[in-house]
Amino acid sequence: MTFTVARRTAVTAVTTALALAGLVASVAPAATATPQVSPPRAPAAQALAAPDIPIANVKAHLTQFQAIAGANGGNRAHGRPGYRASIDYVKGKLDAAGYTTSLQQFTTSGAIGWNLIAEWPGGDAGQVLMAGAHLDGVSSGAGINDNASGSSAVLETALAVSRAQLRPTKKLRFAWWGAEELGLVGSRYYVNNLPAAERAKLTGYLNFDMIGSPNPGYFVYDDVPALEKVFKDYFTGLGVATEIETEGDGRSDHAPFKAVGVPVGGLFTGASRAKTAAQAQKWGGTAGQAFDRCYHSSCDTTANISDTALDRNSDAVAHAVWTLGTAPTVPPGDTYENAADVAIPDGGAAVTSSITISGRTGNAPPTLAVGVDIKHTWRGDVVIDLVAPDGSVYRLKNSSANDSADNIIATFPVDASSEPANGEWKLRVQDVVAQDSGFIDSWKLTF
Ligand code: DTR
Ligand code: ZN
Ligand code: ZN
Ligand code: CA
Repeated sequence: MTFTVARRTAVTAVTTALALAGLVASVAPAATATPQVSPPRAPAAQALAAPDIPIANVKAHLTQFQAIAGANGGNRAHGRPGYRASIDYVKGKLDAAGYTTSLQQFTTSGAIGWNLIAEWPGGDAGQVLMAGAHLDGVSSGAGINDNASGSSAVLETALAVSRAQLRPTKKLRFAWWGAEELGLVGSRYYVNNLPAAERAKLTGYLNFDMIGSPNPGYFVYDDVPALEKVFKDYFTGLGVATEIETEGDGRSDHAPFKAVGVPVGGLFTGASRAKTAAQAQKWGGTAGQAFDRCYHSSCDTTANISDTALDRNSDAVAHAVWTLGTAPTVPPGDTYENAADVAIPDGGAAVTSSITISGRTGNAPPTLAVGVDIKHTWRGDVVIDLVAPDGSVYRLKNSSANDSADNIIATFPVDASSEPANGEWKLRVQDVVAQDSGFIDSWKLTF
């Protein structure tokens, strides 16, 4: 015996008696069905497809950054007026598009710097998708491939979100970092000042630093397979081969996020490393020459851009934001439990225990997990069914004469996708052979 009389509460006895009388449904709402996690959110049926990002718009931003550098001593470096002018340009576009923007100020190398953060209204504030790029350049030039390219692609993606009046499932947050060129200062400052509870809401950070290199490669960060896949799938659809980014892993603003456990991903078209013959074979361009011969130099101008690479990567940014930002976010794992004991009469009638689900949308999942905890001294006697709200029966376990082991503590996956989630679900248990018996200790449904 693995149970005692004391475990059989009065509630159990009443439930059992009613069950035997076929009246259990009338008291079902009294069952201790308890959602153990926050209630579900309304899902999107599936992720939405991103629009094409107009390359002309992205290039128009590059032209503006070039002009900003030209009007401010030739650069957009931290601590210089060209950086602040760059911030003002991006912020102005976002404010006009309906974003909630904020500047985060920090000081490094004796000068004030800023991160620009922009949030799109709507989406689940508890599940944040971030995309970002560093907005500063080195002091030797306008910093167009490094990194007006990433800054402009993220900006144009944010503006496309606004044009579409996108209703994402996740909260979309875009960031333009200061002082990356001084050692990831701005992004590190942001991460270090993000409370742990806020960090925990980040479902991903996507980084775009140098995505229009004039002799381009197509590199995808491989830090997190699920994020890597979103980008790789996009390039596969274009018929463009990709490689894993290896030119200095951790050399950009994703590193501080990765260091605290945020899933990171991103794109890169190469810096000072030379393109190999094999890479020139698959991507075109010039073997033996740097991906970006103007890296960190005065010739990093609007002439230092592959339009094809910038176009493909800008579309890939949007693809990732749409795919990840509009994916259904019904949290897997909402669990409802009934822990009231129900005696199973020996060689007797079936008994049931109910869980009433409310407040969900749509049908149950194709892998509804039915967790069963039945204490019994000869489990082969026991037949178990799941009964859906409309009465459909799913056999979980048959009797088997020779299975003399104790207890059934198991999780049975059920394809319940044809059943509306809401309503009264029942676990129906029958002991079909006299001698040993037991009781339902608890059971649960995980949606
Ligand atoms: N952090 C960049 C250049 C850079 C070098 N390796 C990588 C790898 C991935 C992204 C960027 C980079 C710069 O701003 O100079
Ligand atoms: Zn740089
Ligand atoms: Zn950079
Ligand atoms: Ca029995």
